Amino acid sequence: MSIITGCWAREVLDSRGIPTVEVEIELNSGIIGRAIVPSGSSKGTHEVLELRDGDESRYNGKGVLKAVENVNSVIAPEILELDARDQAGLDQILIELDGTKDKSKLGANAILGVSAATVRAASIFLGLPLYQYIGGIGAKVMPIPHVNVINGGAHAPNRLDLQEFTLVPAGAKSFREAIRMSSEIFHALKKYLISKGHITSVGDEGGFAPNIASTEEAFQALITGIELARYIPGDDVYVGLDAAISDLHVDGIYNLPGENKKFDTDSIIEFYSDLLHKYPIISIEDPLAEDDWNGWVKINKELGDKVQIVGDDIFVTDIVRIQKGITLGVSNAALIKLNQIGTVSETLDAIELAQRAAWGTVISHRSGETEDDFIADLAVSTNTGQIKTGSVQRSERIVKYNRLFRIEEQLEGISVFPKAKDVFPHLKFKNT
Ligand code: 2PG
Ligand code: MG
Repeated sequence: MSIITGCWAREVLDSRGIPTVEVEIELNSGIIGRAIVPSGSSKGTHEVLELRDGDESRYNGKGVLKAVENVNSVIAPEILELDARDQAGLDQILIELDGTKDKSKLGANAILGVSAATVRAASIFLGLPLYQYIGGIGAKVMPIPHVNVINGGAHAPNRLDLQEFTLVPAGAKSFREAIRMSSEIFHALKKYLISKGHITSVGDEGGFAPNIASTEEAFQALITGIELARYIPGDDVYVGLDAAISDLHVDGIYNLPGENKKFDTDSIIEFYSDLLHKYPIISIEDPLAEDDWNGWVKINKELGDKVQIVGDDIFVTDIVRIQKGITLGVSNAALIKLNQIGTVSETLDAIELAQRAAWGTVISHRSGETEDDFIADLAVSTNTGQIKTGSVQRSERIVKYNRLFRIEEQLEGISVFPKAKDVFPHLKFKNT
């Protein structure tokens, strides 16, 4: 009854108004599982390939009709009659059918759509919530959110060089409380920005995009927002950063044009170290470029016991790159994005590898998101304890939070909202 009898795709839009792939998998019981693939703007160069048509007469070349056709004509005939519960087997078929290292033949967007929709169909068939189908009875840790309230970099047309300034409400008692605190701070921050004469329009991930240039000014605004909402920075709520700096690294130089600063690897590490002294920063993602491995070894040595250092572009959810990172000691955490690697099974392998190394793992959205809330369940199923899914506004971000509210309610008496010291075990906290 969980035999795949139908598989089809269509072109739909993401939150930026750019096409993406939606896939539906039908089982012989009549059940349909659906998934929509997200899409990034500040992509790592080592990510698998997102197949776009390149036909300038449609959507400025960004249509995904080729990927849709690959699902309908190439993938579908190969997976009909398979049991949807055999996720590993199905993902292996998808990988082999493509046959390239970067999934460029069929497109990782085509492949991930099929992979994720199959997980959904199987979970519905078994009558299990998605997080329980993936994680079993051990799935119970609610994630501490990294809430992105100031957007810069590739996500906003302002002068801020660095991409994401986040609230990390690690002092909350529950997920529900963590989001309430973040929302209250978001609205306090809005009032503060208005009082300073800033516009309060938002960037791609729903965080404010004030036209400020300085990294420090952004952190100061965050701290002010936390205080105005009557929370204690560095106790109730920490702050975090995704520098997403690969794009700003040219010929060995880190160039921050907005604040008119240039750094080499050593001096940018000092720049971060200085920020850590001034602000209660709990997590820094992509502080260095995706191929600056030596720099990463150095920053992890110098700052890895003071802050979570998260690799995104450097690892791209790829076990080969994560293993290299573990061996060299380049960070203490990995960002996890399904569409960087292209199947659910490979994503689970990446999470497991990082967790075995006692690394932090942060399940992440993309800047181009949709109403698909898959990552909310993924975070709970793998007990990562951390999720990054944008601001506390815009429905493509909120669906993930709302899904997590429901999960926390379902798991009443069972779920755990972790303490900061449990999720960031390598850091030293004042109150522990
Ligand atoms: C990132 C992501 C998500 P994008 O850099 O972590 O916030 O951005 O999806 O644009 O790559
Ligand atoms: Mg990133």
